[in-house]
Amino acid sequence: MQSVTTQRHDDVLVIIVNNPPVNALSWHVRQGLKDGVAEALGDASVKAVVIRCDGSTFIAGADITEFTQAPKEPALGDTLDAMETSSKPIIAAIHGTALGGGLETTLCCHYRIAEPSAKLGVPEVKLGLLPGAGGTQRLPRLVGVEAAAAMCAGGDPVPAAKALEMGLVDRLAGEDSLAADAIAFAREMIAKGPRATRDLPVKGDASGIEAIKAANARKWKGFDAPYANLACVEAATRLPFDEGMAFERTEFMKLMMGSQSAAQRHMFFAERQAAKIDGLAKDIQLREIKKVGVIGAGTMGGGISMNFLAKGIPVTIVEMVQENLDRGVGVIRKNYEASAAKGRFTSEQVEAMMGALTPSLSLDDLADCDLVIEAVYESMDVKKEVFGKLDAICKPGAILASNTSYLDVDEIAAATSRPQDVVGMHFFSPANVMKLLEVVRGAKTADDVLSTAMATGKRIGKVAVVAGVCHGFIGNRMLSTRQAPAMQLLLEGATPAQIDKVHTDFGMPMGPFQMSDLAGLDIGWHRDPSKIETIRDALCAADRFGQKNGKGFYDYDAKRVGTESPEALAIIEKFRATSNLPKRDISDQEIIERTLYPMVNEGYKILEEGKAQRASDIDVVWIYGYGWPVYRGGPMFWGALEGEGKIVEALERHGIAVADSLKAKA
Ligand code: T1G
Repeated sequence: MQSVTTQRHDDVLVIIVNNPPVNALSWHVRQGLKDGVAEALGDASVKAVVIRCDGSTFIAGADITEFTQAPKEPALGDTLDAMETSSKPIIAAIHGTALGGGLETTLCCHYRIAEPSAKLGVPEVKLGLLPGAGGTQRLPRLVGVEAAAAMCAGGDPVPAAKALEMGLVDRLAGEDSLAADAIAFAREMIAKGPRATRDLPVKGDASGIEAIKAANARKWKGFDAPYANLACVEAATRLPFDEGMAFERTEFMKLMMGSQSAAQRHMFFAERQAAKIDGLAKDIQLREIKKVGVIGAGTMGGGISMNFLAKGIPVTIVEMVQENLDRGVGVIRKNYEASAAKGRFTSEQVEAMMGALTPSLSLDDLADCDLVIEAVYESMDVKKEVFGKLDAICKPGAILASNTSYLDVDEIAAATSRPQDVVGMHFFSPANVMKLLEVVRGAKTADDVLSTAMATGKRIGKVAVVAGVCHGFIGNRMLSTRQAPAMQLLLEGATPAQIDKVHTDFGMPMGPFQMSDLAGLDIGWHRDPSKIETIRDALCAADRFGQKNGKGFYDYDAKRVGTESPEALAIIEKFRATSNLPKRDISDQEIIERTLYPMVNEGYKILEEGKAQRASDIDVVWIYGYGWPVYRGGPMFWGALEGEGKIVEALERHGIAVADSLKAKA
């Protein structure tokens, strides 16, 4: 199939790209564009050119799959130079999303016309890259330095109307008449002739760039690409175009050859791969989810409900006690109103979402729900009782899901007469914010139930990953292999702050002890202050429950900012002394080896047991469920980068049993 064709419309030649699914700039597209321009220049009767795309979108970027292959001619720069230096005006006709190399292609056209629904952006920074085909040098010449810096370093697209305001596009087309409007616009530009973006002066100066860095310092901590993008935009303000292009090329290659971009490109595909269920037909018939029931109006039940309400899906939320129900509904309203105050929703939208929420004190009100998600107390007995009742109440074909974090979904399913309709849907707290959804496949979960749960996750904006039934599924199971050694390291002389710092320096949002304080040290505590068998018991016995009461491993101020606690350290030291373990200095490397390597090891075991479909799914779980730094690509990607041999040697040195499949790779 020809990925680029041309059509003659009197004096205008239209070059049409058709390279599904997103018209990526694969080598044959680059060749086709170059040939199209040559055809136009070689025909005196052609006065102007339009470049447009078939399919759902204008060119959405370079073909990322080509990055790991030997480069193929023509280079994108050659194709774009042929366009920009054309003696006849070339117009880009934009629909869908003109992204990355796609947007850079439009910048090497002389004028741009876009459908009102189109979006334009340079998301390369999200791949650990920068626009490597002149985007950082041409954008400042069209939209100005400040806007160019925000687009390149932030990576978010702008809607066509804003692009028009910014000078990124010159004209808006009708929603359904882009092809014709583009030809007419091209004719208009014949008299004006080509306007090469490279010849335009840079608008504005670099004075605002430092402020952008300061405003994003926290978000960009550990990332290379945002700063490289800003350096290139800044270079445009002081270098002639060709030197700016050389600067951009150098910076682009540094990123392309670095581990961060490899990791972020890995995650781009990993996230999309996670949506696929091996062995299932792609076109499996899904169950229709028009009405959802949520049991439990606590933190999780409320957060889960918010995901559906925000997508216009009505929710019946059930509690056992009016007071708890009222509190839960109140928290949902408060959260929405807080978002509205930040401009995320209008007050009408808040009312509409609240209007779609039906509070209830009776499970019977779930009878007509298509999907019911249970988010009650994490006790197998309680869950089995609830599912037994749901089995009697819910209509045939309703999907019955548990939000359990650890428990055996098969055992829950066995409490019903319809185990094929039971699945785990494990949301991560706060459920209305965290993107990860572990969809736990029971032994008897029907294929269409599994597929519907995955599709529902995507529909409410989650990144869904299939997990098998085991204690803690994928994420929490690996988390637990980190917590035990972290506690042991305290007994050997490390401090919570030292261990947490190793993790936050690594790029995690928080370390093991900061996480414990956030969750609450008293979760699962036996509540007997005289029974002190662990450091956690000792802290709870001293009423140190974590952030919730201002003191745990750390002391917290009113804003919940933690500082090292002399009292907690004394309690830990007192307990440590009973362990008869010599106190020693512990290196940061040892902390990495004993808290992060075991997670990689557990990931291998999870794969051996078939509890995850693929290693990249495990990476997705950790990035979207726990904030693992995306520039490290997830635990399994990072483990491979560390080197399986190095990990096996360290685990064995620390007396940790190594997964067979990991040992085999060493
Ligand atoms: N290259 C190769 N494959 C791509 C691709 C790309 N740029 N973009 C998407 N795909 C695949 C994707 O893997 C999936 O495959 C299918 O297309 C549908 O994607 C020189 C260096 C355009 C908004 O970063 O943001 O240009 O799973 O599920 O939800 O300066 O795809 O079906 O086999 O995401 O409708 C810069 C990346 C590249 C844009 C559409 N461009 N893509 O979303 O579909 S670097 C990007 C997207 C670059 C230049 C630099 C989205 C989308 P499969 P999808 P979607």
